[in-house]
Amino acid sequence: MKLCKNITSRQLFILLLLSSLQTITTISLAGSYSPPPIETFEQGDFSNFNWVSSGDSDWTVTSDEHNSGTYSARAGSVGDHGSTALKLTLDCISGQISFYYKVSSERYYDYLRFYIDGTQQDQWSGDEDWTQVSFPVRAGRRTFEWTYSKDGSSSSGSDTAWIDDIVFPVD
Ligand SMILES: [Ca+2]
Ligand SMILES: [Ca+2]
Repeated sequence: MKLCKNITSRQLFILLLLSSLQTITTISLAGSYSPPPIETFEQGDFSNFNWVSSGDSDWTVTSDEHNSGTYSARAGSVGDHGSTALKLTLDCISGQISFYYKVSSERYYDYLRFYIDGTQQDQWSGDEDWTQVSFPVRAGRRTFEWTYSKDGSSSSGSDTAWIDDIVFPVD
């Protein structure tokens, strides 16, 4: 106990104080709540996440429609037999992905489709105003993909689809 002898009461007080502060910091960090990442497209571009657009034309961020704020993402303009995709890969926790979509297309022929790891989760066509949907997600690296695909003839409505307010199951 030679060490202890050399610690004055003042030094002991400081040690106890530092120890208390550390405990308080640890508790407050453990108790802090971080909201799940959400894509609102309110930057006015795709810079918030590592989005990749592919297919016959690129998706764009647009102010012509929105669920929240001013902006949403809109499918690229494609012709008959055309398709345009928007993809994002993220390391996920087990949970749900939710988002809003709006579609204005030839019903039963030109579709907005949503995929997780290449497996179609659902599809929408015709005229639907902003609607929220959610799908279960398993933990791990997942690729989320939205496509707008047209059949061989005809177009209806705005002939496109929009997405907004995507909540990802990410820590
Ligand atoms: Ca928005
Ligand atoms: Ca069509």
